[in-house]
Amino acid sequence: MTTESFPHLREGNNKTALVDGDNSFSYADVNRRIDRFATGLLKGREDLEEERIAFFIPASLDYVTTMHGVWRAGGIAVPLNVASAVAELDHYLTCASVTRMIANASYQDSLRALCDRLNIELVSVDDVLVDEAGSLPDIDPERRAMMLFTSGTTNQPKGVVSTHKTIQAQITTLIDAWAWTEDDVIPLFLPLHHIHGIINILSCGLWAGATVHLFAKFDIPRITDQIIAGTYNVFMAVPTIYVKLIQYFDTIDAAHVQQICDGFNAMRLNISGSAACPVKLFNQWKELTGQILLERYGMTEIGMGISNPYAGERRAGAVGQALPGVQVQLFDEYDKPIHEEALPGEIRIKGDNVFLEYWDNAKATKESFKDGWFCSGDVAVLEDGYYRIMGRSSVDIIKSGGYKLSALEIEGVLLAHDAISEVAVIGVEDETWGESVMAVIALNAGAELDYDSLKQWCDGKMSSYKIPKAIKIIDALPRNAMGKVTKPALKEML
Ligand code: MLC
Ligand code: AMP
Repeated sequence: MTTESFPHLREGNNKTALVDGDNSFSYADVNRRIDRFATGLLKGREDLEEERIAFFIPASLDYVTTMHGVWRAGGIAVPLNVASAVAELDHYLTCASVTRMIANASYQDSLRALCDRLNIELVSVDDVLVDEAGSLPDIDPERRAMMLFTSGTTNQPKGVVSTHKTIQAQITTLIDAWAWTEDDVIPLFLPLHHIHGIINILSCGLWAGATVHLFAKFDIPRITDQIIAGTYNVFMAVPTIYVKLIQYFDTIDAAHVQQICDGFNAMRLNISGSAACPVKLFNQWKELTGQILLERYGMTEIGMGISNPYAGERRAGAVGQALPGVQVQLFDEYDKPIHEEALPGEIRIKGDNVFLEYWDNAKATKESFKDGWFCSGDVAVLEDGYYRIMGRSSVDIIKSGGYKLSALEIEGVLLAHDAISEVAVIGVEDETWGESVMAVIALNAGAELDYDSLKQWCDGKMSSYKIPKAIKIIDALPRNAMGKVTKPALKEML
């Protein structure tokens, strides 16, 4: 079996697979279009042989056509963040040695110079589609299928490579655990360069034969109108989305709030993940909608690993138990497995769901595994049969609104500013974003800097959600005897 074995897509029935605004597309429509696209990509070759094909396409029929088309033609799909800054794209495209970029006409102008410089062919989905589908290769499930860029404790994001088998394992465990069926209808408004949107929503939906409603962004009025109309029975989001919905309730009248909450109440499932769901938020959501949020834990490198039960107690502040097919073990600082409850340790994961490698980075791949276990860097504790996430082993990783950000990457960009002599980027607790980015800055002699001008300077150099939400100017950064900035001390000081 391969990723192309999405059974409902292959069967190509007349049920609605995707809804995009006023347009609906059946499984048959989508399936035929994917085959025509895959044939066009091949340009007469038998197999793309893991050619890296990047795409810069918001949630749409074109996105699905491209992702599955690349898979069916034997390429590696590299979906990119449509909100990326050019400097970030340069890194992704160079790192992955991308040869072709698929982008809608509206994005092509902004990408042309970069693609020309990197010798990348820039085309649209329509340019690739051919009239008649031809024969497509058989794909071994062990082959590479997708590369997603993830920030970590290095200053440049790494390409996480999954195989067809990895992706299938990540999808099928969730289909069973969360009881997906073809009667499900789900809105998709999360970005499609991360697994939450790609695997948990889009791929599970299409694998199950469900209907996925596509939104280019989290458009609260349009989405809540559909919720009132009873369109959806499943809702998956990051905690910030639930916070933003509750904030929205303060801006509309009580009867409208009640209609939205009734819409949520009628659903079979509301899920929260990608960042910690505060107990306060869990309780607020229950009070407002009657829904008991199902919180789960995952990571780009593993898909989903741990989940509260679909049937059974969903515990506030906890992420639940290992998903079927996923092995989870906590390890202490001496790499010894922890078998007792209440002792915190690093979450390590084994299973078919675990990624293959960081692209072109054997060193990072080797360092992230110990005895065959993938080391997540997240610290958890087992309490009464439920895992609870306690934090991360690195202060250099920030989770803001579900996005994983590298403090080192942001510092690297800020250091190029003329006024900045040294900088430490930290995550500070924030009710909306979970953590928000703060830059603590020491200036060069005689230099001045205000927040607005720095924000403007950052524009185009990094994705907007990475730009610090606040700055703090201090005389010098606190450092330990080794000369390293002591971020925990800095956080405490602030
Ligand atoms: C937007 N902004 C953010 C931000 N998102 N700032 C910090 N952190 C974020 N996450 C800023 C923008 O830069 C902009 O700033 C302003 O907020 C408004 O932007 P917007 O795009 O209109 O915001 P909104 O649509 O409300 O976006 C919020 C959001 C989005 C929550 C919908 O952040 C989002 O989609 N997050 C989910 C990311 C995700 O899918 N993570 C999963 C990774 S996979 P300004 O100053 O320009 O106005 C993973 C594994 C797992 O984690 O377990 O799932
Ligand atoms: P990413 O690398 O973007 O896939 O983000 C994965 C990280 O998100 C994990 O390593 C965790 O730190 C965090 N994460 C995901 N789900 C949860 C959760 N339910 N609670 C706390 N942290 C989470």
